[in-house]
Amino acid sequence: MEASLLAQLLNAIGSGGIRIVDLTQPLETGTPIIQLPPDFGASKPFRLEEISRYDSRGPAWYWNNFSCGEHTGTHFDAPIHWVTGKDYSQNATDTIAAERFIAPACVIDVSRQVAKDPDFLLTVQQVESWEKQHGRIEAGSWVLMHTGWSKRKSASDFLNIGEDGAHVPGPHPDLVPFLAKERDVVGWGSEGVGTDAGQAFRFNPPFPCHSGMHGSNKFGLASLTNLDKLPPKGAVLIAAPLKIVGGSGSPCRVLALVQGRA
Ligand code: 23J
Ligand code: MN
Repeated sequence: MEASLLAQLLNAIGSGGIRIVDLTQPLETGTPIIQLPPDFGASKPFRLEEISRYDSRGPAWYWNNFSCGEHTGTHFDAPIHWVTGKDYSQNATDTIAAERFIAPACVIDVSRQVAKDPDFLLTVQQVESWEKQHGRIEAGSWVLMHTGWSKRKSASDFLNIGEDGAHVPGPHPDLVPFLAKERDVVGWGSEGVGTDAGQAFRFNPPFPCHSGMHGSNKFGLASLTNLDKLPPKGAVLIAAPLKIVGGSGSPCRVLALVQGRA
């Protein structure tokens, strides 16, 4: 008898015919967090506080309290995160339909351009030329910008903040409505600390990726890594935030399923 679809999937994962690529950064005290100008509220860094470790506080068990902002490390942005997405009905971490947490990914490699220009912005024209090579971005896909930025290991290199703000690549303001409306993507993912470019506070509109994606009920993924291990098309992402009631996002484990051996 033919194996069930789920048994086929598990067999493929067990035999290496489908690989799991972890797109998640380690979450620790030193995990870089976004720095907004001081007149805005600030997100707290990740913190771990030991409750007990097989000791007088708990002889047989080890556990911790942890705390952090919702938008810490590799994390998910829900539509309710931005004012433009505040009125959608299933726009928060607890109300988004769970089916939307599993979706295919298109990976656009711009690491060569970003190595020369940390303020690189991906344009509609560049995405259209990617589509000529790899096929059209299908509705419901993630678009992941592979910049190589996750190779920047120190917080200062990763955040790359100058006197005039952060210098981190992102989508061009015109690309966001193109992807959200003309391609109907599920969301945008980046290797930077947030989904927008470092200079996006100056753009029109400000933070166009947050504004435009969430304004179209789309998601964001930030601080991704290992995008160099994904094919341009064909990977399937599992990216689910914690079910925080009314949450605007959360750290999450982002896994990619990739067909074929490494
Ligand atoms: C709040 C304000 C601006 C930005 C952000 C959050 C993020 O990048 C985020 O993590 O969502 S740019
Ligand atoms: Mn965020």
